[in-house]
This record gives sequence, C-alpha cells and structure tokens, in this order.
Amino acid sequence: MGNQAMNLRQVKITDPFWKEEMELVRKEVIPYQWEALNDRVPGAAPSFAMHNFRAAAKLRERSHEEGFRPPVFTEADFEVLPEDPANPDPDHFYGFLFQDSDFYKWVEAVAYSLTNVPDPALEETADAAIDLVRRAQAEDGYLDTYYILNGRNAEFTNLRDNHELYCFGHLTEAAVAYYEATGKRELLEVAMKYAAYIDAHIGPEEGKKRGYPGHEIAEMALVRLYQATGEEKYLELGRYFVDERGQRPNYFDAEGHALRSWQEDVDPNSYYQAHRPVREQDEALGHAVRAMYLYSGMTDVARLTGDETLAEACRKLWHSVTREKMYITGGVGSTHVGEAFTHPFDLPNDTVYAESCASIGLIFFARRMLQMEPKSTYADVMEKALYNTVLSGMALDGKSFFYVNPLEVHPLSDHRDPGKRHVETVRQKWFGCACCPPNIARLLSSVGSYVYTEDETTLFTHLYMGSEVTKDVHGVPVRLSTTVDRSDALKWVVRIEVETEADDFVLALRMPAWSDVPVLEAVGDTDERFREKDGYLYILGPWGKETLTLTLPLRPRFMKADSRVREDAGKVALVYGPTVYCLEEVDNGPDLHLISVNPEEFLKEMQFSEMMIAGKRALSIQGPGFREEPVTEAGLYYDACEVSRKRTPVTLTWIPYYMWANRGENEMQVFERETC
Ligand code: FUB
Ligand code: ZN
Repeated sequence: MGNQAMNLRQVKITDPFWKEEMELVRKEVIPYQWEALNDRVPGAAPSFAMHNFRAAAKLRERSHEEGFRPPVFTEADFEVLPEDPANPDPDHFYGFLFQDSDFYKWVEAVAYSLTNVPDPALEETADAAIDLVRRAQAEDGYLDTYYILNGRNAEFTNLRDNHELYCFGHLTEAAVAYYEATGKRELLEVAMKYAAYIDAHIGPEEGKKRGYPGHEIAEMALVRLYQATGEEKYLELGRYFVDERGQRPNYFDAEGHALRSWQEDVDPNSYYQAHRPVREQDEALGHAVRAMYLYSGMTDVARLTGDETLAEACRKLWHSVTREKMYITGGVGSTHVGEAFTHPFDLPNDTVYAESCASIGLIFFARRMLQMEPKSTYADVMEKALYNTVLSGMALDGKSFFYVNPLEVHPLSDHRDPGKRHVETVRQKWFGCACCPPNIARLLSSVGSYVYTEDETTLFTHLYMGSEVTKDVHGVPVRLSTTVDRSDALKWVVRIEVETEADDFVLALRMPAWSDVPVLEAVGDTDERFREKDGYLYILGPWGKETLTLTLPLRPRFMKADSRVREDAGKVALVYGPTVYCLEEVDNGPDLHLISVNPEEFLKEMQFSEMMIAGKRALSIQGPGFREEPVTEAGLYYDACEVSRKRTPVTLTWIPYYMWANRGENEMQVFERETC
C-alpha cells in the first residue's frame, strides 16, 4: 500500500550543495564522532558508548568462568559519571542510560555513507565495532549495556523511562541500514536475536508484560526490519506497540514508578504519548522527539495494514504539529522543561527548545505521510525542517552541533537567565546527552531517501536536488538524471533527463508552496500526458529519451504568524524558497530588538549579495530597514507621548538561518518588528 522509501543504492546525490553536506558527514562528522564515542576528543564531554560495550563484552566472557556472579541491580542514576573522570572503571557503565543508541546511530550513518562512497577502512572500523556489540549481547539475546552492567534482574522493569526498547529501535535501524549497505548480516542477526527476546517477554499473550516503549522508535524500526526480512512477526510486534499504547489500565501506571507532572491540565502520561490509545489522540503532546517517532511508526503501521482509523489519527496529529505547534524553521518543541510541546500557538523564539532530533523526527513523519498519501503539503514541511533546523544543527565545518535551535539569541540573557540556560549561543563539540549529532549525521547521509519515493509505476519527486535515480517498472529500467540550476536568484531550473522504454512509468513532481507559478516544459499533449493532484504534477508516458525542464520561480517573502502566536505579533520573518533567513549582530550591529523593517519597501529595494561565511558561499539579502535610536536617559519607563523617539534608516543584511553562529557568539533574530 502507498509508496515505498527508495533503497539508497538507487539514488545518487550529485547536487553540489547536498553532496558537500554529505561529504562533510563522511570526511568530518563520522571520523570525529567515532573519536567522540571513544572518548578521545579533548575538551568534549565523554560519551562512554564504546567503553560500555567493551565492559559488557568482557562481562560476558567472564560469565563462563567458574563462580561468576552477575551484577545485581540496586539503583543506578539516569546519568552515571566516574568519580575520577580521568580513570573510569573499565567494568562500569557510564553515561546516560541510553548511551548505546549513540553508537547505533553512528553505524547507521556509516552504512549510508558506505552506500554513497565505499570506504574499506571505515567499513573495517565499523565491522570491528559491530563484532564488539555482538560479543556484548547476552546469550539469550538481551542487549542493553546499562542493565547488562548494572544488573539484569531489573531489566524491562521500567519501560517508561529506561530506554531499553529505544536502544533496541536504534540497533534495529542501524542493523537494517548496515545490511542493506554492505550485505553483512552480523548486526542484523544481533537485532533479530534481541527482537526475539523482546517478543518472548513483552506482548499481549499470557505471562508476558503488556508493555511498550517509553521512548518510541522501535515501532518504525520493527516495520523496517519486517520490510528487510519479510518476516510478519516484526510488523506484528510494531503494530502491538502502537495499539497497546495508552490502553487502560495504563501499563506505565502499573509499572509503579513515580511520575513527574511536567505540565498542569494534562495527564502526565501524555509526556510519553500514553495518556490515551493512539487512535484517540488528536493533539501533539509531551516529549517532542518521542511524539515524532511515535507518529512516524503509527503512519507506517497505518499504511502497511490499511488501517484507516489509525491513518485518520495520523492526519489529526500532523495537523496539530504543523498548523499549531511548529516554528517557521520546522522546529518543534516549545519548552526545555521535558523537551516538550506546550499548548497550541505557543512558539516563543528565545526560550524555544526545537531540538535537532525533533525536526529529524518530523522529517521521518513527513516522509511516511507522503508514503501513505502523496500531498505536497507534507513535503513542504519536510523540506522546511531539512533546510533550516536540521542544517542549523551542525556547524558549517561539521565539527560542532546545536541540540537546541533558537530563533532569537541574546548571549547575555542566555548566559544569565536560568530559563534560557538550555540555549547554547555557539555550537558544542559534543554533549553528555549526545542524541543530536549522530542523528544529524544519519539524516544527512541518507538525504537521498527523502528526495524520492516510489510505487510500482510512479516515481514521486518530493525535493529538488541534483541526483541520479534508477527504478524498475515491471522489469523495465527507468533512469533519471536531475540537475538544479540555482544561478538565477529568482528561479530554480530543474532539468530532468528521463530514459526508459517503460511507457507506463509515471513521474510525479511536487509543486512547492514557495514557488508562485511553476512552469513545466515537456513534449506532448497536455490533456493526455499531465494530471495534477494534491500539489503533484503527474507526467505519463510515452517515454523514450526526454528532457523535462521545471522552472520554479522564487522570491524573498516576509511571513507573518497566525495572530494566536503571541510572541510574533507585529513581527515578520524573511523567507526565500525553503530557506528561512535571520539577522546576525556581526552584520547588523548589536541590539537587534531595535531593528524594524517595512516589508514592501524592503522588497522593492532589496538585493542579493554573495558573501563568505566560514569558508562557505552564502546568498545574503540586503535592503533598507530602520534602527530605533536608544532612549536611555528618560528613566526605566517614560511617557511615550512626551519623549521624542527617532529611528535611523539602515541597510539590513539577512543570511540563511542555518548559517548563523558560524562567526562566533553574537545576537541573532528571525522575527523582526514590522513598520509601516
Ligand atoms: O531520551 C533519548 C533522547 O535524549 C531524546 O530523544 C532526546 O530528546 C534526549 O532527551
Ligand atoms: Zn537530540
């Protein structure tokens, strides 16, 4: 049902911009993160991920010794740090209790990278690390170094908080990716063995725990495992996790662990999206990454099982996220307290969370909605999250990362105001809780799988990037080669060379919301060959060898937020194509809050200008605005009618949002005051 994600072997990204991002991941991020996972980056928070696998493998070897006594779980913290940071005990678990997942995400990124560019040395490193994971896995299949090292007698006793099923989900994603990339089954066997163990202990049958993941991802990972192996039992387990969530009596209540109430007026189980059965959920609530991963898994299950009630819940949740709770940058999660959603239209720019992982999750959700029902509105959001929050999560040199992606930064406040302490003003080398950097790496190195999806006859083009793609229509090969010429700032010219003898091949092209009047040049009679539906233009055969040219005009626009977004009242943000723009202090001087712009005047006089930011070419947009002259001698508060205030015309320089904070710490602002 629906359409499928492409195997990355079918898609080669040739686009100069995106290829550079992928090369950055391959050459900088992957090697750097390997060092970080091995605690070898001076000045960066230690990971302990590989340390933990080594300790678990050692314990397993020792378990065969006579008189061996396994560790007994007493109590362990959510994050365990060595007393002496320079001398961690080689037999102890350290880091966050889900530290295993950082390694799994890294292997997944490696897998995609190897598909794009073979690298025997990297593959060897990954193979050796995978072998270590295999050696750490318990003989019965269980695999979570936190419990292996702290005491398995407590395993699966806190599914809500302790992430065993989350680590399993990441293991499975990595295992499928590595198998698809290399044909090697070792990690796949590890994942299947752990899946079997989970299946034997968790599920609806008598004698099993009726539990489900406290942090979702296993749902979509099991679907992927099902698709890679053809074994229905994995889809069944994924479906069970989706169906069981939030049923009464609530499993998490029954686990009996104290439940922290993060927000008033909502069931605290909503933090885990477990306040109601999923088909009854219509508002995105709780931890944003958890929510995105759940909705992705729900959409997969809905599509593959043809479950219309579940599909309808996915649509409602999509609406809640993207129409009421999403930043203009595709960021989601408005508060750092619990890294969570708050209420509709609550989108503060400065105390924002907008975790990089949450936008990656939104991309997963969007692609799955597209697979279920191709509508361009899903792709518009997917593109927004990719071009803005995800790209912004990584420095232009690939060496540092944002976890939180603010839309407004005033460094002094971020340092002094405890309510903003979570907002870093410059990207960090690594994090104790390092979920985001390897997530960005796996997303960017698999970007090809978001550009296209396919069904038997149709290739859906969701994003426009230079690429080469192959497809099979009833055994007849289809080859497409796409280039995107962005040299004219007012249009993208997409040239698609199609070559196939399959006349039943259909090419579906998304018409992006940011382009006013897309124009397609192709041969043939309009009525016969072209159909439009839900924002896609469907082009039918006959084919042969043909070049299509799609021109997507674009222009800078000032966007306003819905009046219910209190923080953006009276403000505008500059957006150009899929890219959100921002002002930085380094170009516009300090006190960005004193800046205002008249959108119409600006757009009449603006010009594009190329500049270099950290060695990368940036298309800046310059034009007239105003700076309010500071009033500092009239008292903290003064009579607005008596004290004259002036504003000075200034030239404003906007840069792409994702490039901010690559020239040191400084103020940044996405939404500016609007003047008439
Ligand atoms: O809990 C695992 C990951 O760590 C979450 O997805 C992130 O939000 C961070 O809390
Ligand atoms: Zn994260």
